[in-house]
Amino acid sequence: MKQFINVNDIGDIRAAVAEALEVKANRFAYKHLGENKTLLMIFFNSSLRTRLSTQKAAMNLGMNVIVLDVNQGAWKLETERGVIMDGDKPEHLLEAIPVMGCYCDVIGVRSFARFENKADDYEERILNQFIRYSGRPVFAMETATVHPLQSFADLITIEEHKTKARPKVVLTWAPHPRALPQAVPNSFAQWMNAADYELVITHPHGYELNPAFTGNAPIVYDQDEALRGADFVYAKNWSAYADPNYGKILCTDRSWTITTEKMALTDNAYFMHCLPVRRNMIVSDDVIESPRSLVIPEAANREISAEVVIKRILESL
Ligand code: AN0
Ligand code: CP
Repeated sequence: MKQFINVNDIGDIRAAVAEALEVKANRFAYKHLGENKTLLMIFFNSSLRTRLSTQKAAMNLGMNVIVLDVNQGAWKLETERGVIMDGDKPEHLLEAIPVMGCYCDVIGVRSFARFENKADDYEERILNQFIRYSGRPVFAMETATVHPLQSFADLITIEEHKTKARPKVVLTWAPHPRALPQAVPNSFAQWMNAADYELVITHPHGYELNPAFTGNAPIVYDQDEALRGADFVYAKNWSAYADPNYGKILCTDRSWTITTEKMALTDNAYFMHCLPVRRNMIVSDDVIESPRSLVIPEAANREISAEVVIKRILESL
């Protein structure tokens, strides 16, 4: 595997889950693979889980790991070509990327949507420059439009907990005080469709996601109706995708918060969220603390999804 951005990069999804469960049962079995190989993790944005789980996964594989927080200690980076660099940014991404490539064998990149220009975000301008100019395999640690390590971990978690061959999985929007990217719901929808689960999406009007990710999944604007019969409830906030409101908050209605009453509409569903989560905005204390909450197992499976991805990249070097 030479890159990991979209679900198709992982190939057969059942085989990927089987490999994940095998790695989970013996996570040090491939310790020789990463010997004398270096992973460079580049963060343009904050992280707790991605940073720790990906580093742990690389260490399980015997790799050396370098983490660079671009906003802490590195030179401020210009990202536009053609700019006269007389401002506050002393270095250009076009030099920084090949330089970074000199010091590693594999690169992970976290670079969120900037919400300045929808086309720039959805064309993955930053990620694609890493792919083009680093000379190294690149994997996404949440880009402008996708978060595949999260979705792969979510898929593993559902496979471990499902009791039906084709569970009903409800992706629900929930309120949040800041404008958040669409990367997590985009990827989640893409991966759930690839897994051929019954995916239902619910959100207020105006929050329609890019159909390239959601495919044929029905949108049900009444959250209560969507939740009926659900086996898994995946809550997430995102900002509007559709023009002219791209990146904007259109709704703050707290009746969309996932509460015990909302969960009572489901078929004793599990609750899921990628974290970090704002309690009593996205989900009530009771639901996130309940035995049906999978937020910690999801986070634990981030180590496993990252290990499968890095293992496959190492095998292709
Ligand atoms: C980010 C997001 O919504 O994309 C990261 C989630 C993994 N969340 C926040 O910025 C709070
Ligand atoms: N779920 C997730 O990616 O968390 P972090 O933003 O903390 O890495």
